[in-house]
Amino acid sequence: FSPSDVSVIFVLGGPGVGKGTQCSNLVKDYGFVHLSAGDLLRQEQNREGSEFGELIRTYIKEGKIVPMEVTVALLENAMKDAIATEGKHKFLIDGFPRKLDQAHKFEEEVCPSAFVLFFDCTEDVMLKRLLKRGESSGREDDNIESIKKRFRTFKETSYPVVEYFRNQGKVVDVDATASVDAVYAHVKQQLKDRLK
Ligand code: UP5
Ligand code: MG
Repeated sequence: FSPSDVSVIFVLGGPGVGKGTQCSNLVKDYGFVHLSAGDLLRQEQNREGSEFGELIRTYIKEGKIVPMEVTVALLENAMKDAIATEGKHKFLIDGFPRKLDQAHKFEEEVCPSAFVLFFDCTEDVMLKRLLKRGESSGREDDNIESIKKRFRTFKETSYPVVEYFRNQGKVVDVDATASVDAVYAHVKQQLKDRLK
């Protein structure tokens, strides 16, 4: 596909901040295709015959960033798929890019982003959300050891991506501390002019 035929919004924020939850809301109201990089990696991990299964499992459990070739290929394929099967062209890319080199590669080789939706709240709040979800999620990284590692990777490696986009004037900020509905109301307000 040609970059001029699609629009991409990156949805970024720390582990458990509520990226997936708010993307689901946006899908309902605005018909985006929601692509969570983490979900795509977990699917690939469980796909029979995948050569990357073990690698992905280890990286996710350690809160480390999977080599970008794997993630970018999964995202690009999912985008092609959505265009071919659903004729959709508007994408929310959730949890990616998490490292500067991924941002560069994706924007140069796949498609530049329109803007970045950035969710923020304290680690305490994220920790509570993740531990609660961990009671039933079955996610191998929803335990205190993995969560601490995910927080560290976010601060050291992923947050600089947000700063990079902020310097380009592309970041739309949303405080994610309040209830799901209150946060979503804020999202809609912040995106009012951008989603026409
Ligand atoms: N919840 C949500 N909003 C709430 C609110 N306002 N009030 C109260 N509760 C709220 O939400 C988390 C939990 O909180 C849920 O139970 C929800 O109901 C509740 P969710 O919407 O799932 O948050 P989200 O930000 O999506 O959290 P997630 O855990 O998915 O974020 P991560 O960024 O940690 O996980 P992701 O799946 O993106 O990545 C996992 C791993 O994959 C990474 O650590 C990394 O190892 C790997 N990865 C890569 O290597 N490369 C990539 O490009 C992407 C991922
Ligand atoms: Mg998520």
